[in-house]
Amino acid sequence: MKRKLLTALVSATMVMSLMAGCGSTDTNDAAETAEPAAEAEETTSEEASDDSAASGEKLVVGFAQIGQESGWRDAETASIQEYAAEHSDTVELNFADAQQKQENQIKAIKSFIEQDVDVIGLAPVVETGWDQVFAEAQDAGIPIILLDRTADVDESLYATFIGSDFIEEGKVAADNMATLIGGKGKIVEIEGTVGASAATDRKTGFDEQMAEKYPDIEIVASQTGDFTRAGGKEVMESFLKSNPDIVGVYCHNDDMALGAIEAIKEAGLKPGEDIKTVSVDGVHDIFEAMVNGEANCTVECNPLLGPLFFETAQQLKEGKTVDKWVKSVDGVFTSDVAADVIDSRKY
Ligand code: GZL
Repeated sequence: MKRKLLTALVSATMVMSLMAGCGSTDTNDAAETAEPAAEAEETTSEEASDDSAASGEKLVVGFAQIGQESGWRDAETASIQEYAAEHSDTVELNFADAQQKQENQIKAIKSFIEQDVDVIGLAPVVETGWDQVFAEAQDAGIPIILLDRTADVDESLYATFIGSDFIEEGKVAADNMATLIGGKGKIVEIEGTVGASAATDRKTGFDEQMAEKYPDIEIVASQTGDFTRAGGKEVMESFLKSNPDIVGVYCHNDDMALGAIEAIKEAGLKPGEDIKTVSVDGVHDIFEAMVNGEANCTVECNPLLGPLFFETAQQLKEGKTVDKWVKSVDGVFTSDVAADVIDSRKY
């Protein structure tokens, strides 16, 4: 708030001194010219952005990123940083990489509050533990945008969530797994980071769809691989030892599926044939695996959220309200189309 107050005082002083320079000494005139300019027409974020450039007042954003746990996360980070670099005349990005630790994200948010940024962005590594620091941001008058994962807090503590419907992703994954294995057989599930909304909800969607529609499919084991390739491989190795007769594996992201595929091959089995794979994200490497016949299906989850994030931040800076959930539109891709689309993929 300090930065914004100072800016307002400087601007008002500049206006008054300019008017004083024009020979007007009447305090009323000076006071009148210090009033805000006539209400501008509704502007688009570009025009607003140009206005902020013209006024020299940039949109200052602090973003607390989770880390670098997956190809999807790297694609999201690139989308955010590239947008800021391409719009450096109107946008200033303070970026923090939390190395997948919530305490580092909380520290980053506190420092953004100290810096008095206009908007705080956060991909919450887990859903809980945010109430206090979100309240501090609210007290400082700084809106929070949740990006790609939700937080378990009162809706009043954040401005909007920009991201996918993870429960729907889980349901779509279940339907595709059922198709791949003919509606019956034993499968395993490799979960994302414990406590992360993307993991919790992808599990809910998948498991509930299986229970409701596919009684002849049994999930014989489910364990977290923490959204990493190494984690997916390690968990799949243990699953294969204790469940030699499984016919499918559902992974909450593609990186864990790519790790599981390595484990399946090292066990002398054929991924994509002996054991069908369904995962979520739509990263380039899973399309390569599908082209090679080693993976079967990926449910897309768009990470290229940089432009939408900054446009939403600009709207919040202008005092506009935004929808509480700005939902990503995602597709689903199976191995039969992988070769046709892989070259057009943007991440
Ligand atoms: C989804 C995002 C998840 C991705 C993973 O919005 O939070 O986190 O699916 C990433 O790849 O680690």
